[in-house]
Amino acid sequence: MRNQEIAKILNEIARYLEMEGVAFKPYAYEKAAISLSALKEDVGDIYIKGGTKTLQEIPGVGKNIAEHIEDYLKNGKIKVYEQLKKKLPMKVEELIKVEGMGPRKVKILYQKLGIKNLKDLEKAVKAHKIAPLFGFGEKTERNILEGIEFVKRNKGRFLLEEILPTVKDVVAKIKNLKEVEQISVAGSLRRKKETIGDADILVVSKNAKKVMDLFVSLSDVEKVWGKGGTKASIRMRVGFDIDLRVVQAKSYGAALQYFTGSKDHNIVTRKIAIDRGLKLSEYGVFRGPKMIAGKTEEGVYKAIGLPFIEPELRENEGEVEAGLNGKLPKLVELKDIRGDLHCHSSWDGGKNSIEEMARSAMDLGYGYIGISDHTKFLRIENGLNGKQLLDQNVEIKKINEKLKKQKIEFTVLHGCECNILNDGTVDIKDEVLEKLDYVIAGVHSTLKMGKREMMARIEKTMRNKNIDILAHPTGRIVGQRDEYQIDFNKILQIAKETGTILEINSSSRLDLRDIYIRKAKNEAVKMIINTDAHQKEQLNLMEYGVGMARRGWAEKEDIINTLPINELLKYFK
Ligand code: DGT
Ligand code: CA
Ligand code: CA
Repeated sequence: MRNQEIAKILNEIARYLEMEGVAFKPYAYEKAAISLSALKEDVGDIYIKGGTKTLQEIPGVGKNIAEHIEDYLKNGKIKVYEQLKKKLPMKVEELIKVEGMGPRKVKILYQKLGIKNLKDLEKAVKAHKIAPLFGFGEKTERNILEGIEFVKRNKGRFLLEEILPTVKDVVAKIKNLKEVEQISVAGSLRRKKETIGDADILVVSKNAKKVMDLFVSLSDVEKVWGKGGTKASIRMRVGFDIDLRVVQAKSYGAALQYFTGSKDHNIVTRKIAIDRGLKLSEYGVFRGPKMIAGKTEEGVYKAIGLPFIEPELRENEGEVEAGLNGKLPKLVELKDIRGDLHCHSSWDGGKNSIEEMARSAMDLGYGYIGISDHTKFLRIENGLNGKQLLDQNVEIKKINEKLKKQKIEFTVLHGCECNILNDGTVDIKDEVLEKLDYVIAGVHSTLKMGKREMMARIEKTMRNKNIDILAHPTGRIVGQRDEYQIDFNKILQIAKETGTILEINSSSRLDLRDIYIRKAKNEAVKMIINTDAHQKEQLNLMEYGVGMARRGWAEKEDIINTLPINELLKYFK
């Protein structure tokens, strides 16, 4: 499937256009990229059906972008992109990953200092060549250095969200072979880690050669690192690697257990086997020469005296002890989710109308959706003011009446995502907030405050009787930005006192992260898993938030949007 490759290029074009100072257009490219990544069908197949005309039926794809896609499908290249690359030959994606480095800065640094990549940037920062430039200064230079160090720590790893769709597609294609008896992803991908080094796929088949041949000849393979009888390794064109192994049916469970990892979890399980006079390997569980388990993962765990341990828990963070003591959690599942309360509509520049968002939520089987557009302080996001929020409230009431008339059991809730200002007040008046079903508040500015000041700021907001949910509570963005200076234990304590719900944001923030989710659960602080969707396709990001929640040992009762609406509403102040 070429969707991801094309999405990646469209995103890069957007960055280049931003550098060129083109207004609006970059946004269009970004939106098309989001649509493409969320698409279940291969763009190639869509194109075959009716050329650029059918491509234009993809949300966010206009004539122009449809032609670029056609260009790629026909020639493996997008001409505009090649031209832009020639004109500005730097690694834009790499450079803008550095916090504080927007496309405009990238361009200036290229023009003034010839900086083309991360290495050049680091050299220039260390030689203090950046601070003297107009519009930069000492502080920016220091921030850039911090940003570089953060990016370097994540180098060579991919966001789960970036690669999962491609891997799912590869799995689907291999599964089509009639020779394939079983197939599963393994490794960090199966454990839903936020970043992935490489993807691992495990297959049971009596005809390994056939599987290998198909695997290395998939259309989106860039390079084959190696191909043996039962193991092959490839580089996908989007940039990440996949390892595939073919195993025998009798060892499938043991191999799955081994290749799911984590390494640390495996070390402990192997030791437990040894303590019981057994040997656990990727081939099975053995007592002396006799194989006593291996076909299924459950069987493998059972043979060494453990219940099945969910992949997301396998990090050697106490899951084995919990298993031995019968204390494993019953993890929340995607199907438990009944609604999404952090969603943006066209009112704040999102891609879809309130009704379109609601329809998509219905298609997901939800009972409710909450519209929470940005508020006025965020001017770049077309934040709404009090008056607009009240107008929106009227519209949402109308939509609900319409649904009622149509006898559809679905509710649109009205919220907003207001901004926590530096002094801890928010940018919308209480009289307006009181009219909404619920209120989300988040920090979107002055992220680099000292800890004491930042905590006072957040505490004041959490104590505001109109604020129900703290959005992306720590401010981190995976692979891009660390959390702000906070004292998470204190946040938990205040949440407990005030009943403030902490968000698990499913976008690339993945915030709260697993360790904090687990802490919140232990303190009985309630959480909500939201997508922060700015267009309807992004409602599907829920899967990633749920993955993070599961890694944090969260159960259904820890997450309030697993509740039917009447019970959910009780949690709002
Ligand atoms: P990644 O790819 O860095 O995101 O993380 P993983 O966990 O997918 O690691 P990977 O791909 O190197 O290996 C997949 C699994 O195979 C890993 O989770 C556990 C198992 N494994 C690999 N190497 C070793 C090893 O040296 N010892 C043990 N016990 N297990 C290993
Ligand atoms: Ca891996
Ligand atoms: Ca691997």
